[in-house]
Amino acid sequence: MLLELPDLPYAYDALSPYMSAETLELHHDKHHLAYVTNGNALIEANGVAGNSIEDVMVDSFNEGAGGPLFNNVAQHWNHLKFWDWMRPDGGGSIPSSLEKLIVRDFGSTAEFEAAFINAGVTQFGSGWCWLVVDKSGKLAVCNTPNAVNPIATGAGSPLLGCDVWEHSYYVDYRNRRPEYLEAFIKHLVNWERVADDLSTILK
Ligand code: MN3
Repeated sequence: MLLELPDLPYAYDALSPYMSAETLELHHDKHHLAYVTNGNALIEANGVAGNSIEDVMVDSFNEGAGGPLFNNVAQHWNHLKFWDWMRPDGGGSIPSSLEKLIVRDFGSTAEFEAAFINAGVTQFGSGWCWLVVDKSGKLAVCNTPNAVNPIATGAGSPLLGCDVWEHSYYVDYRNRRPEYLEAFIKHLVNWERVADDLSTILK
């Protein structure tokens, strides 16, 4: 199937001051749109328009990570999820179904937050940090370079991801990536969405 750029699920200024309208306009209208435009040209050139986005992503990763088809299709998938993983007045308390598993697998919500932020801070250069359900059913944190995601690598099912490419935070935080990650966890995450995805994955 071909890629489509959805509207953001909130107004451009709805995540301010933690993520500004200027950042969202650039990030959604320019960066995400470019992945869609370039991705569609590559999907057609490679004759894979009949396949699902996930199949194109995994197949092109296995044929050689870092190729342009993989990069554009995976970044489209990553950003679709990223917009939905945030909401105005996000952060705050975590639904108990999810909190229980966070405490089971990380010790406490504070230890989970520290591990997630550390995964983002220690991703050298561009990439993403993730909370995943791994193959054994445990929650785990990891990071990936550039467009790579846990579906492509087989590390697990992503529950939450944060974009640590500079285009995601440089307007608002300059070089202060840890501050951006802390604001993401404390004020932007749509925990109800994450908990819903968890219950779907564990079914
Ligand atoms: Mn991005």
